[in-house]
Amino acid sequence: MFILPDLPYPSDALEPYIDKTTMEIHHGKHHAAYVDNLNKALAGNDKLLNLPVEELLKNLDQVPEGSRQAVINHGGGHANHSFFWTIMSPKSPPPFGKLLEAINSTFGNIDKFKEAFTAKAMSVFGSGWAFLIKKPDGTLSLKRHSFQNSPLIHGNTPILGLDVWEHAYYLKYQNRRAEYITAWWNIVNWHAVSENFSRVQV
Ligand code: MN3
Repeated sequence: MFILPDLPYPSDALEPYIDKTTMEIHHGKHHAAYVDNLNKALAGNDKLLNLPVEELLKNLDQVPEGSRQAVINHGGGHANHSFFWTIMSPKSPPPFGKLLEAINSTFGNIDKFKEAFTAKAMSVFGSGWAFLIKKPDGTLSLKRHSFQNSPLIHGNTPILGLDVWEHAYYLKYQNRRAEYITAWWNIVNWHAVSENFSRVQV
């Protein structure tokens, strides 16, 4: 069975950038629903229910065709949100080390990277995500994904990601997605993002 992970910090820890109520509903209701629906979609299939969700998404060909779209939606939702909580933190150093070198060589400098990522997140039409991904060849790239489609489905590794579904920001920012994104840069956990970048791919 898949289980809703605890938030790695109290639900008010990301205030004032992301408010407590949004975090409680986002984690306790939205993320929880993805987990429940993923378990329902795979009910009776113990082999798949025991895989880490990342492995499940990387191996969709093992999922019966009738459940595959549900796994893409709810498994993607579970993986994306589990990832999202970890790449935020109330306290974090600025970008550093090998990740910073890769960002500089790919995007020019950190400000240009933030501009490009923000533009990508602003360009998501409707519900979806913006991701910084590492491709199998090790290079960095920006990607936009609709709904809960995970980069893992395409063989890419998410390094940084931003949820731009309205449920992620509407209570505090209403329709002002740009303000939410500007605020969000203050709580990016560059420590975790660096670890995601450095992790050896298997
Ligand atoms: Mn969400």
